[in-house]
Amino acid sequence: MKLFVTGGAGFIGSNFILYWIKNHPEDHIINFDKLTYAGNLENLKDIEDSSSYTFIRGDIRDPKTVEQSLKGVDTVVHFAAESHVDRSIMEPAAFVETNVSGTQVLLDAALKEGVGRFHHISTDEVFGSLTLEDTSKFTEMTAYNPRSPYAASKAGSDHLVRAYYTTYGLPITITNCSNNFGPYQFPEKFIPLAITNLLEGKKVPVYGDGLYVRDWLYVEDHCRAIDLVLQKGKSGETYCVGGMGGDVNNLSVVKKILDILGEDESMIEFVKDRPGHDRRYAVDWSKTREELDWEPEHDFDEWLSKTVAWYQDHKDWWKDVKSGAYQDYYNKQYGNG
Ligand code: NAD
Ligand code: TDX
Repeated sequence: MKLFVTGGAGFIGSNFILYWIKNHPEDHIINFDKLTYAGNLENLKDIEDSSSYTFIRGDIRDPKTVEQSLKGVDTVVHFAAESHVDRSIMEPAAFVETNVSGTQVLLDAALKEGVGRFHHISTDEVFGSLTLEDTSKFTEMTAYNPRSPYAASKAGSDHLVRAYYTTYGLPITITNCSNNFGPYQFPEKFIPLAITNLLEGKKVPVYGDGLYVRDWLYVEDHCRAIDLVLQKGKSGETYCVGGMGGDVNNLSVVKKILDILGEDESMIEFVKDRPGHDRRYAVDWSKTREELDWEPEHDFDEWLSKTVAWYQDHKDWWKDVKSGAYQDYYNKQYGNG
């Protein structure tokens, strides 16, 4: 099988490519990535010379390059996106251009080239926010209620993907997944930001009261869910993917990281809240378990410790990433402190 992976130099995309080459060595992967600030080919250096792998630097908004690159492809796995909520609040235009227009360009090309499956990677953020008191969870039937420019642009892309299925018969599947963590995650996201700040002797900025809840999932569990959707998922269907449950708020996550690193709570700094900050996410993934026999296998505490160890062992990777343009973003978001 020939897979066309967009955004394969990013966090989840690169973990997915490494996972796929290990588990499906007979397949060929094309990694199509623009290499924005979030894309890093270092993530893939172990497989860059593999005969199962080709890299194309390209922009999903560019119809000509996308069409040429899609020739002979069986399956598209579409990760490429602007993915950081805080950046979407600062500069929403890029989110609409990449996440909405870019997805539409890809869909057109996939239709024209007759690909067998277009799998779209989406997020639980399209469903909006739950309250702390509420015990309900998001399901595939939950109405869309995106609240940040990022979530709205992902919701737009999900709608387009479904519209291409209904209108043109393009074979599609979608996964709506909760917050991932693990190796190669860009340190603008909460867990790697907390770990790398502490490793640099800096405090961890916690938004608002810190009681916001995310449904954490180790990235390899997400990759395995996508694998099962490609193998057994029904065209036209959406599958929710989430963690082992048990609400963990941001403050608890930081305290766990402080414990692992032997630091104390003086390293927490409460900062101004994110505008429109979603209070709680929780995903009901029972459809995915029942239809695809998937469930998360990586315990949060154990794999958080392993993730901390990964960042301790890969200082060169994140020090490179944290220098340059990232510093400008960090100062704009958190001040110069
Ligand atoms: P990321 O920001 O780490 O990586 C995004 C990748 O897309 C980068 O390699 C970047 O260079 C590439 N890209 C961006 N714009 C492009 C363009 N115009 N053309 C080609 N490539 C482009 O993101 P991530 O955290 O790995 O997320 C991947 C996907 O998973 C996204 O679609 C995101 O919405 C979704 N998702 C992420 C999470 C999470 O917790 N990180 C959870 C659920 C869903
Ligand atoms: O400095 C911070 N301080 C803080 O308290 C940052 C960066 C975040 N936070 C909070 C905000 C959230 O409640 O931590 C939580 C997690 O924040 P992010 O890592 O920015 O993730 P989130 O906003 O939940 O979105 C993520 O999960 C869903 C990804 O970035 C999306 O791409 C994915 O779709």
